[in-house]
Amino acid sequence: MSLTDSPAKYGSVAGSETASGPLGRAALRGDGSLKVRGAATYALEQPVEGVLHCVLVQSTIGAGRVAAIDRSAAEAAPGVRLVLDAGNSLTLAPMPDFFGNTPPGDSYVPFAREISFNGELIAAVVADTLEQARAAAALLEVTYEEARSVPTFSDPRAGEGRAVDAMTKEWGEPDAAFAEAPVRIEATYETPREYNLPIEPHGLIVHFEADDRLTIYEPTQWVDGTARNYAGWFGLSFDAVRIVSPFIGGGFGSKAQGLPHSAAAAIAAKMLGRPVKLAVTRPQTFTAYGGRPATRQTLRLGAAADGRLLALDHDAASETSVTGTFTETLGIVTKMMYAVPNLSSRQNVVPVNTVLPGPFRAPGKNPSAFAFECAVDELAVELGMDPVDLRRVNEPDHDFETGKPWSSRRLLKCYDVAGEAFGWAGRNPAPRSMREGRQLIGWGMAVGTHPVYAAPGEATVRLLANGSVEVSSSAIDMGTGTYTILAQTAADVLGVPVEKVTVRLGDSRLGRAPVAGGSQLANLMTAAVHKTALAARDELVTLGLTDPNSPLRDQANTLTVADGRIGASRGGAISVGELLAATGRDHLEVTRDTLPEADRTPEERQRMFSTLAGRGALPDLPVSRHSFCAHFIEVRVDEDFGTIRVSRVVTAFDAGRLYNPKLAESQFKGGIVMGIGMALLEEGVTDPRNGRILSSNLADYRIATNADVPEITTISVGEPDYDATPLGGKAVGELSIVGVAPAIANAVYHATGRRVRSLPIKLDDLL
Ligand code: MCN
Ligand code: MOS
Repeated sequence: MSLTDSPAKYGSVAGSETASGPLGRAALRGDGSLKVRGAATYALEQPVEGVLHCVLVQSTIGAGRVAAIDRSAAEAAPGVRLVLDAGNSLTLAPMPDFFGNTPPGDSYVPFAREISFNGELIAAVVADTLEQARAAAALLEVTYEEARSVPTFSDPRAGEGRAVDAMTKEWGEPDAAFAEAPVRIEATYETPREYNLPIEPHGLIVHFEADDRLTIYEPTQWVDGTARNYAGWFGLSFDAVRIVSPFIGGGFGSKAQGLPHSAAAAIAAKMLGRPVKLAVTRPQTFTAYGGRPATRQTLRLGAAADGRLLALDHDAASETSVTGTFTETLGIVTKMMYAVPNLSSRQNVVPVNTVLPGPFRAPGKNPSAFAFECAVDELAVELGMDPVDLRRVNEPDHDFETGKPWSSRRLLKCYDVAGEAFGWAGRNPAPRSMREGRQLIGWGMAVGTHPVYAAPGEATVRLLANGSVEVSSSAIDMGTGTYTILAQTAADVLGVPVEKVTVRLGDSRLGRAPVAGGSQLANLMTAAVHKTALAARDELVTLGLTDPNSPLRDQANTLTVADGRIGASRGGAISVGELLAATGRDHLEVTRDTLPEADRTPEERQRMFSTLAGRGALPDLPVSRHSFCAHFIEVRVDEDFGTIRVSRVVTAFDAGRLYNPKLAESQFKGGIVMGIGMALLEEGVTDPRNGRILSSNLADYRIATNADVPEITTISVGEPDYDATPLGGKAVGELSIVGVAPAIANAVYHATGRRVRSLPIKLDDLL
């Protein structure tokens, strides 16, 4: 199938074959040299004159209320401009987050009186210098009426929680099928709280230039969605708010929404009429944003003697806060991964005294795959079958959850290629059977997957007289490579070298873009730029053929555009600049979006980009779209000390067409490194007495470092999938973390004979 087939399906993306142009090449990151040279300006480095500094004050109890805050000493401290708490704060209009949760009540104040978790924002101090603000914040005298908190869902008082209706799914006759299945397993798996921890913590500089014009420098994965938050809070129009976010030091899901500290800084800026800067400290990031909630999943699998799955029962629970609902969608992988004729899946959320959890790399899919892919390994042991063979037997010819055919699913190919590269055939299946000296060697494998999401995007393309091209959009690049792949896309369509294309991103004044979340942005924005660049090329050709002053006027209808020149295919080409000059222009500019053509008001169109409603704006496709990968991992466990080292990783990926294989490989490797951390290191630890987060720094909350990471081999088996997306790519960013932790847990079982079902796997689990 060629790209020309796609417009009908998407209603919006014009097609042409892009063949062997710049898109798809392993180009270097366009922004790389700026970052290496320190020339990329991050939000808090923006040179804003006259900034005041804001410091946050947080609750030190896990539940109860603030009885009083004595502000007198803080207010009298040197340099202090404002002490803010629930008593004197401006009130804002409540805004729903992008999942639709709206804070209770008809007004919103980011400072709490009723305390729902330890570390909740209760006050802020603004002073001339950061040191003054910090010193004054320490002078606030807070009196509490403390209540007993329920810090985690392991606390017996947390109870069962409430069912999430959307997570209940059943087909076939799971109970009967399980009862009759000749081979059965049942096991419970747990994952702890996990935190996003981008290297650049949250923070912002915010300035009301007039009462009704607001500028914010803040790292965000979603310029449009975050601008909507500020506009809503302050009752401003969307256009009155400008967010500038050209560089982002990582987000991993944590930077996609307006958070209470952002509201606090903006209130201070409004009340003082001065720019305010707020840098969330590393410990504060653990409560400024929730991260992944703790999860618990019980799986029952029933299979025939030949390994065919007959029944699956999935009972899940995840934590949420007492004030809002975030659902870590735990059944998401379970329902679509294999051919399961009888299934029952359900999930509760359990409110506890925590900050509201939120998206964290591969939300839902990641813990879902941990439980399921471990359970499948346990079933393989029970059946005496090779775990790859068991998966092959259960490879589904369509998506059992939706009933739709796959747009593409090259998972069998992943098994072949990665298994071969890893040497899986040489595995002795018996636990503790492979060793080197004191080291027990374990080989484990597991599968990962990620859906392909869709939303509209908008881009602007400018052709300049000097033959260069400018591409712009409010999409963002948090280290993923958006700048680079959009330059490649425009270069591809317009026949210019990538170096001639400049890309501007991360400014809410530019074309609308959806959230860089759900690993969707690359596919959506390459499609938007592709469509826009084609339109720009068409306009150029029309100009050449029809403008009275065009030297190319009245040519046969065969003008081509390549290498910055336009002309008839047989000679006679002139430069784009010459054509623009002859026709009295210094540039040609085109803006297009990928919303289906429909009557929508500007406000409705805006909503499609700044809320998740945009996902509903595109037609439902008749295919099920997912990326896949298969991880093969070797661990070495010291027999005496129980220390676990990951010594080899080979992963094959089916993520469709890769727009830039070098950057995709970085994404794949980054996810695998995070998966190693998830399996062996990462654990948010709370004080059971009061919910205080004890691991709120990078020493106690351990993430994988170079010493933990072995040689990683990544192999792409993807082929362009034009049924999945207009340019044939599938999801990349979050794919590779999914399945790493179960592959490691399965390898640890193979090495030691010990089945550890709770992450992270620690050496004490093995002694
Ligand atoms: N890519 C490609 N071919 C494709 C798809 C993607 O070459 N078919 C490459 C491109 O370089 C693209 C990158 O992979 O820029 C990621 O593309 P995509 O999968 O569309 O993901 P997004 O652009 O939507 O980025 C968000 C995604 C998410 S949701 C999280 S969480 C995450 C991730 O990206 N956070 C990251 N990767 C991250 N990488 C860095 N460095 N920092 C983060 O915070
Ligand atoms: Mo990614 S957690 O979907 O931003």
